[in-house]
Amino acid sequence: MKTQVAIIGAGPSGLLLSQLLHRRGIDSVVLERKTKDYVLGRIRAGVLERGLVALMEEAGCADRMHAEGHVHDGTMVSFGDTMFRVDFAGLTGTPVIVYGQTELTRDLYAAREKAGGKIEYQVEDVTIHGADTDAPAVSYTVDGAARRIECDFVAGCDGFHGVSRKTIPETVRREYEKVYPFGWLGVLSETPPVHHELIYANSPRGFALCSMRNENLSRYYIQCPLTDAPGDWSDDDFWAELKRRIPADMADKLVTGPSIEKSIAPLRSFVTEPMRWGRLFLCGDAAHIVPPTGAKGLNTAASDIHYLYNGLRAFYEDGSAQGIDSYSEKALKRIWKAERFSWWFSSLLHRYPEQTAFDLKMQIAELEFLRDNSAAQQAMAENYVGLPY
Ligand code: RFL
Ligand code: PHB
Repeated sequence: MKTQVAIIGAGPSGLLLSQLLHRRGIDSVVLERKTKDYVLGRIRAGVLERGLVALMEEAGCADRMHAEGHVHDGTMVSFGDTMFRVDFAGLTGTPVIVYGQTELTRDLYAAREKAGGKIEYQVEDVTIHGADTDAPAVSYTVDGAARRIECDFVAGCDGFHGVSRKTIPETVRREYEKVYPFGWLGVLSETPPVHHELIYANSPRGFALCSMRNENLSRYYIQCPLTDAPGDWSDDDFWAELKRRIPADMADKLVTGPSIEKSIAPLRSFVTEPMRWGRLFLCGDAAHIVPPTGAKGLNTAASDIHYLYNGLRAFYEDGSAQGIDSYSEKALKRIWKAERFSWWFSSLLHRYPEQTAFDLKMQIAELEFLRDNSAAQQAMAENYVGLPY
């Protein structure tokens, strides 16, 4: 088989790239290790920056997002029983949209299917060949049968555990990592959200987050030890712990119900450099991970796709290699800023096992500064709604 761009991974990065390229008449094939239902079963991000919203519009996939997504003009931050609001719209003129990654991915699948896009599911043994030559190829097996795609470029959109990053030789690749000493236990429940905006809570018992998908679907998280398993937490235990971590008036209002999904995610900051090796480009979680506190994972994946898509477009339409040549540098500049914000916001809101009394005082002083200082709120708001591409 022959294509222009071989895309590894049918998560949001791979699907968005494939759909954007298709709109410009650039052909791609997407290879996915799992089934479509499996990908859609993963409950992940919920908050979309303006840049991702614009890309979904350019991809022709924004109708349902605009109809069903919720525009949020601000967010709440609490510590103890103190709660304050950061007004994104007032401070930056920009809101965020709350629309689940599951729904966004579903919309991208629908668009690819309508356009007759090629997606191969349940592929195994994906191997990238000749990425440092002018004629790369990708080999794989499906149902035991060996296949090969000859292509101009390979986009590695295969997440943190994919093969693309590891294809870049260790002599070229440099990795930066911070692993946090806790995880997030997440619960999805068919209950009305406790508040119309998100609540990020720092409590003496640890972090909590009240988020949502729609009027009758709530997403809540609490910080938990990495040694916990979802089965260790009954629904009743979860709700009781969440109530202890949010302001009392919110706890009184919280509507509880059975969980329809419960999972634990570890927290990690990770960046690999460079994000390009020859004709292989890394995008999204394949190249970088942020702790979810700043809601930046899916959004940084989107900014990578923006740079790569425009680079490939300039290559095919204008014969210019400038965009693809500067891809890694441009993408990484923005990634490191999102890494900084996610690390800072995580540090502000979680309880760390090794935290001293002094560290705790610093956290509270910083929270009070954010509550009382408009310049601090401005910086937080600009980062949360998304720095420019
Ligand atoms: P994905 O979504 O991991 O997709 C990669 C795809 O590649 C496939 N794959 C392979 N296919 C073929 N061959 C191989 N060898 C393969 N290896 C892997 C996988 O099956 C998969 O389908 O990466 P992508 O597309 O880069 O998207 C990244 C986002 O999914 C991720 O950054 C976000 O979900 C992170 N995230 C959040 N991001 C936000 O912007 N806002 C949020 O509010 C937010 N909340 C979150 C989050 C992530 C979370 N978890 C569980 C990690 C909340 C949580 C709890
Ligand atoms: C979510 O709704 O899943 C969500 C929202 C904000 C975050 C992380 C996750 O910072």
